[in-house]
Amino acid sequence: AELEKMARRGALIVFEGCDRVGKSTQCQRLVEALKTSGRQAESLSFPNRDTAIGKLINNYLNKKIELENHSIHLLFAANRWEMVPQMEKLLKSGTSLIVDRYAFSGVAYTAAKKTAEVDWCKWPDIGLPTPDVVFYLSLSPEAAQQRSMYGNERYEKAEFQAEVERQFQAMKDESWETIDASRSVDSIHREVLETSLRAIEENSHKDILPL
Ligand code: T5A
Ligand code: NA
Repeated sequence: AELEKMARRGALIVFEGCDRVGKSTQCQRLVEALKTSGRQAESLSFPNRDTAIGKLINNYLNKKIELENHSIHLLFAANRWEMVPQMEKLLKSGTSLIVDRYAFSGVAYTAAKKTAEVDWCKWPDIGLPTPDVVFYLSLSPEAAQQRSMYGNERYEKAEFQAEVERQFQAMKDESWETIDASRSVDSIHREVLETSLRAIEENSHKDILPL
């Protein structure tokens, strides 16, 4: 029984959705709740703007630099790959990872630009650890815009967000949990916590498969 306990891995839990739908808010609430309940949990967000690649991405998002569409796509993917060793180490040690955006954002935002095929967009992320759960926070671009004004970052325009939403819808499968993100923070959190606890339990003895 002791050995079995040691072999338990953490769950990889991902939040996806368009800008301003409440992903960061829910990630934070979930990590806090898991820690309070005595479970090991860490949060991670993509892009990770702290690395050398992340700084380039940050400058691109803030429109300080221009990058060709395929080129920035590969940098977003590289920014995920550079975190994989640390992610695997944490998961294997039994820590669940709560991830704010992942490969699906990478695909949806680039595909929405219409300069690269969806299959091409998916390719650079093939082999990343597959999430145990993907929470897709769904909210109309109009409602998202009303929450707090979009800032000046690239992509923060209702029309582009609507296309990103279409790309996410085309990609999602039965493994995704679609969440009506127009509800209160607390109500969403309760649903997310329940599903996450189940995922942590159900996946703790399974292998982590590659995307
Ligand atoms: N991107 C990202 C790519 O193009 N390719 C990639 O591979 C990746 C990973 C930055 C951009 O990069 C693009 C996508 C993005 O355009 P980011 O750093 O995740 O990505 O963006 P942020 O600006 O940090 O986050 P978002 O704009 O996506 O917002 P969130 O995290 O969805 O929303 P959150 O939690 O910050 O909430 C927004 C506001 O709403 C309120 C909050 O208090 C806040 O004011 N709120 C609610 N209000 C009412 N009801 C609720 N249920 C609420 N939940 C939150
Ligand atoms: Na965010």
